[in-house]
Amino acid sequence: MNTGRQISEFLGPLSLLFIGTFPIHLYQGSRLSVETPNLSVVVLAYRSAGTIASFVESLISCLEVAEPDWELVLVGNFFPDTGDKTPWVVADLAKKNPKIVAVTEVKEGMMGWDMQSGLKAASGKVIAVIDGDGQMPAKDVIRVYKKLKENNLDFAKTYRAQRDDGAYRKIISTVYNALFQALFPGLNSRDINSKPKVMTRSAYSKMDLRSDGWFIDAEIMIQARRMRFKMDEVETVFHSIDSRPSFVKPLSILEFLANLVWYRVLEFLPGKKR
Ligand SMILES: Nc1nc2c(ncn2[C@@H]2O[C@H](COP(=O)(O)OP(=O)(O)OP(=O)(O)O)[C@@H](O)[C@H]2O)c(=O)[nH]1
Ligand SMILES: [Mg+2]
Repeated sequence: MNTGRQISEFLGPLSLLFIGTFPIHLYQGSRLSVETPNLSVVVLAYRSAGTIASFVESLISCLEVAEPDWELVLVGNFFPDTGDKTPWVVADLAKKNPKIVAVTEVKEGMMGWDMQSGLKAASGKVIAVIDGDGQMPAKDVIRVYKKLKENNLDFAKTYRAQRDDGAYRKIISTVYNALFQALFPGLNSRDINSKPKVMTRSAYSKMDLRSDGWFIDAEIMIQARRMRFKMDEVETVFHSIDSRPSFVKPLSILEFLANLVWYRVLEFLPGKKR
């Protein structure tokens, strides 16, 4: 339930027995408390060495006001030999703050794989996940968290009422969401891919996430729909990104469409559901 690091600190040399069960090397941080934090925030920090520290700072200022019992899980997974300094930057942030955990593993997948590795490392009663590239306001974590708590929800998220990342992305997103609604009707969600997404631990533990790539957001929503989670959304603004070119390539759209159809078929096959 808690991180491998905590287990190794607690058990000392005996922790060697657990190697293979818990990936101890993944977690760098010194969260010594054995108590479960109220809120874990998983921050996707892929290739964000130059910007992640300031994002973390603004996130912490919001958290300190609204939910001082927080934990941050910074996901700085990396591809070797790319010169990506993110793992060192997030490990350093974790070293300086006992409430921060760094996940710095060699990547075996893309965004979904990173998200899963962060969710597994989170120990909180409620778990939030947000992109760490600054396109989503850090304060949204608190707005969505409050919505979840006040309305006793299983799951809450934002929807992007305004997008500043260009007409092309806006059109793709509109078509994609319409298609999603047609294939998976009845879900109270306008914007499948928006984050932060916030869920109770009990909701998270009922999910079985497999997607390694962009489709993970849709996979979460498909499973939330299947399990009839009590959910709601709050509106937000999505900013453009200036520090790097977009990572999203035209091929990703085809991947999304193929996955949507495949997952629709899976919903009809008992026992084959993902
Ligand atoms: N592109 C990409 N993002 C990843 C990967 N692993 C984790 N991420 C995280 O996923 C989050 C969302 O990816 P983005 O590429 O920003 O997606 P987006 O905001 O929809 O699109 P762009 O900003 O246009 O690239 C980022 O904050 C990354 O930290 C990966 O392998 N590729
Ligand atoms: Mg982005």
